[in-house]
Amino acid sequence: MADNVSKTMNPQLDRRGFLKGCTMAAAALGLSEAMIPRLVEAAANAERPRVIWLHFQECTGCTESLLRASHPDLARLLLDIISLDYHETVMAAAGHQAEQNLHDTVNNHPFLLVVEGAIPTKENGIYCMIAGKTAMEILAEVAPKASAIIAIGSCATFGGVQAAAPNPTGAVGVQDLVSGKPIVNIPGCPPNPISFLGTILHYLTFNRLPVLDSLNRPLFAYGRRIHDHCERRAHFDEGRFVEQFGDEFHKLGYCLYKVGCKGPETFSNCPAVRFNDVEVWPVSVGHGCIGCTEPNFWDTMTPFYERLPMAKIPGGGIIDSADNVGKTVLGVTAAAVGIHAAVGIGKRLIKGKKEE
Ligand code: FSX
Ligand code: SF4
Ligand code: F3S
Repeated sequence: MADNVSKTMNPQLDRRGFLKGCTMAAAALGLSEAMIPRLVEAAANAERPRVIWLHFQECTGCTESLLRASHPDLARLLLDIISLDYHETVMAAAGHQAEQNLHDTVNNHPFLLVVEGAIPTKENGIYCMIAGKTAMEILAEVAPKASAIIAIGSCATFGGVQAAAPNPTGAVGVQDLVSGKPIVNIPGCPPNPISFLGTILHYLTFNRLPVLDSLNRPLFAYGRRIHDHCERRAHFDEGRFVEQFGDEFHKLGYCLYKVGCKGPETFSNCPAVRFNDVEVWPVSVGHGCIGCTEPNFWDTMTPFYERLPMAKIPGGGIIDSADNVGKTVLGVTAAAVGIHAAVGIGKRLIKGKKEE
C-alpha cells in the first residue's frame, strides 16, 4: 500500500520546482551552495522513507500550512521524497481500509513517525479517540516501532493550546510519553514548512537527524533568537517603539516590543526564512512575535499584547522600563542582549556538538 497518499497528492513536480525546493531547503539548513548538488542527489535517488503521520488533538494547521499553502513546490517536493503511507487528512482510504494500511506499515516496514497534535492523558486519554482507541494507545502501539519520531507543531511538541492552564484534558507532547526513540521537535503554531522539509532532507542526505538544541529542536531552524535577526532591531536599539497599533510609529515600521513582541525570548528562523511565497513573517506585517515556538507559550507569553516583563528580557535588569530607556541605555541593553544570546547559542551549539 506504500505511497498511496503521495500518489494522490503529487501529480507532477518539474525539474525547476524540484531544484527550487532543494535550494530553499539547503539555504534553510545553512548549507553552502556547494552542498546543493549533494542534497539534490539525495532527494532524487535516496530510498524514500515510509512515513506514518498521526493526528491527535490539533487544528490541522501544521498539515494545512505544509501541503496547501502557497508553496506548491515545497509540498510536491516533500511528497516526492517520502512515501506517505498514512495521513488522515489527505489519504484516499477510509475506515477499516485506512486502519489496515496503518497496521501494514507499522508491522512490516521501517518507518518515520510524524505526530501532529497533543495527547490528552486525563481519564485514561478518552478526550481523543480514533477508531475506538485513545491517542495514548495509538502512540504506545506505533511509536516503539518507528525508526525516529518527528513531532510537528507546538501541540505535538509541548502540548499547545490544549495544554494551556488549567489543561482540562491533561494534554502533553510526544516527548512526555515516549522514551528510547530519537525525537525531533519542530514547534510553531504552525511551524514553517521549510523546517520540516529541511529535517527530512538532512536525514536523506546525511543519513542522520540534524543537530538538536536542549528542547530537541533542530539548531538549523531554532538556533537563533528572533530578536537578533529581526529587521526592526535597529529601531529597538535606537529606542524607537510603536506605542499602540495603528499609530504613526507603527506606520513607520518601528520596533513592536512595547505592544507585546516576544522576539527577545523566542528562538526561530522566521525572520530569515519567512512564510509563504510572499516572503512575510508576523513582525514584517506589523504584529509582534507571540513566541509560538517556545514551550507552553500560551501560558508563558501571555498577555500577547503586553510587553515582556523586565525579568524576562535577556540580560534582564538592564531594561527598567522601555519608557525610560534612551538611546544610550538601549545601546547597553542591546549589547547585553547580544552577549546573552551569544552565550545561549554557544551553549546550544556545544550541547548539539556533544550530541552529534
Ligand atoms: Fe497545533 Fe498543528 Fe497550532 Fe494548529 O495541527 S501547532 S493548534 S496551528 O496546527 O498542531
Ligand atoms: Fe523585532 Fe520584536 Fe525585537 Fe522589536 S522586540 S526588534 S520587533 S523581535
Ligand atoms: Fe511564531 Fe514568532 Fe515566528 S509567533 S511564527 S515564532 S515570529
